[in-house]
Amino acid sequence: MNQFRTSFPAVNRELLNWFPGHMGKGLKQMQQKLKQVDCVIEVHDARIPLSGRNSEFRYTVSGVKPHILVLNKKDLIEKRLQSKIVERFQQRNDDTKHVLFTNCKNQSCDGIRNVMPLAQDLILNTNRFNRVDQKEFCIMIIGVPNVGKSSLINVLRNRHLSRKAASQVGAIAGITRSVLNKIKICEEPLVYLLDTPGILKPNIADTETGLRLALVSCLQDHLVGEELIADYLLYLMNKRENFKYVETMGLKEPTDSIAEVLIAGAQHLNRTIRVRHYDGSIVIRPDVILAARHMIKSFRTGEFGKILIDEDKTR
Ligand SMILES: Nc1nc2c(ncn2[C@@H]2O[C@H](COP(=O)(O)OP(=O)(O)O)[C@@H](O)[C@H]2O)c(=O)[nH]1
Ligand SMILES: [Mg+2]
Repeated sequence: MNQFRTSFPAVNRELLNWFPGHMGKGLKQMQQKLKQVDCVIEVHDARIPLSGRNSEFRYTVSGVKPHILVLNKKDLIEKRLQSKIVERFQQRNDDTKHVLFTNCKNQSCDGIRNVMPLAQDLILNTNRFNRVDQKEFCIMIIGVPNVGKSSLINVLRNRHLSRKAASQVGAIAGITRSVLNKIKICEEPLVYLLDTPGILKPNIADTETGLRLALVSCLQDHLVGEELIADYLLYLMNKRENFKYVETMGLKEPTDSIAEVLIAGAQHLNRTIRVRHYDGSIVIRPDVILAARHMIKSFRTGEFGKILIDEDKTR
């Protein structure tokens, strides 16, 4: 039997810290809007419920407002694990008290159906301070990039108002950059949602947090490096004895060597690149980046199964 790594080596923080100018600016704009906000819905990826949430939100935006944590993309984890995750939050006894699981690709998802009633309930049961006389509700949607903030707004909007999608959805992290969009999602009662740009912590806590964020595409693949992300995925899968990558990457048996996986994968996909040597001659090499992308994509589309990346943290 193969010997697999029991820990993943630390990588250079520069690869994992991603806090471009628009994130700092976005955070400022969010703080300026806070006076008009009655409730904050924080969206996060259900595959990493305990990793990578931006803890600074608590101090800067969500602190005194009613707060709901929406764990989106629940279609990518097993349903039976949802209760374990909720239990974990209860044990931690932090300020995450209201947790909902959603799938924005499914209009009739029960989690989606519960978002607005829960938000209204929380708002009506809290002191609205300066907003007591306001008839309308304003809910700010926050979170790290690419967790489905805009998708959530769109499904909520489609449930209540039937018009075309109002918030841009993108597969690449950092798509919603512009000023906070205020979107009407319901007439009776009048409810507005504020879409915001995804904002990460300026300093990612540790290597594994960064790589978990990268794996679910909250960071940009090319900035972290596709080979590194694929290596972390390999490490995780081996550790959990999930060897579905063996067939996808054209291997004969499991291995802990990412080089072996990617070379086999490139050959399996029949993809090579031509590289020019210093002496001018051309050599043909396996396209390992393409193989890494293929492996990462297979994980993200669920081909390797429903993987709760934070499973180790829910135990
Ligand atoms: N599988 C799955 N994908 C989703 C879900 N919600 C959003 N996505 C995808 O996640 C990506 C990011 O969505 P987006 O709404 O732009 O995220 P934002 O950056 O947080 O606003 C898009 O490719 C969406 O199609 C979900 O519930 N399940
Ligand atoms: Mg968005």
